[in-house]
Amino acid sequence: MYDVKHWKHVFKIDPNKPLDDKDLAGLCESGTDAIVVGGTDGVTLDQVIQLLAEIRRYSVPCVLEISNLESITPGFDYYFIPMVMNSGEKTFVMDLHHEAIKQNRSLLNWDELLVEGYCVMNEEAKVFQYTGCYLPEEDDVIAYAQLAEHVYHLPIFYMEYSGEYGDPQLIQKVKKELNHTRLCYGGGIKTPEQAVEMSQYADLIVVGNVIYEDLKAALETVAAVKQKM
Ligand code: 1GP
Repeated sequence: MYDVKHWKHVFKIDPNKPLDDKDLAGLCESGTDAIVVGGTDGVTLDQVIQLLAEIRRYSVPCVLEISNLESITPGFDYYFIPMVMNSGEKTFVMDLHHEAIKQNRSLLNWDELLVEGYCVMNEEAKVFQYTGCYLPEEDDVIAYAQLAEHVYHLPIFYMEYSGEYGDPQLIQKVKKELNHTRLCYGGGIKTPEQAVEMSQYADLIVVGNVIYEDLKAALETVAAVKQKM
């Protein structure tokens, strides 16, 4: 098994967005710690299986971040399970997970599952709207981080700004609250400088959209984060 605790940088690929073979090869061979497959809407089992088969041509670890019950499939190294802490709907905090266990019990390897306590910070993000989030104040965010670490003992607390670059000062404050739970940051990273800035505080950064807008810039974030180490 891979040592997820030491991962610093991952690319998140949306199965519902086209990506040509050459670009996928570049991502897989970039030196990133893992490729995460996940998206908010329209993700199908066929798309996930196809992407898994393509990524498996490379040695990079491969993670499925569960988008919906229909697209769960065996074959990934790890499964990241989003628990949307600032959702107003219990479905996204517990019920989907409960149903997923019932449907996939025979396939489950508990050691491959990592629950991510999501705190969604961008009101414009699809995930914010889809999961019925409210926008937390700073004090709320800190309390979610404490809940993630001290009450739920989650492996990951995920500050999710998807599509928008977040507030590095808030990320720094959140990091100060976490000793065991790893802090993950994702959202709007488009340059190596931004990748370095956020990885000063976050244990793990996620680079998503820029893959589809400027692959070269996306690839440069890997070296920026790794050289900083
Ligand atoms: C999305 O946090 C990731 O879930 C990455 O965000 O797509 O804005 O890079 P971006």
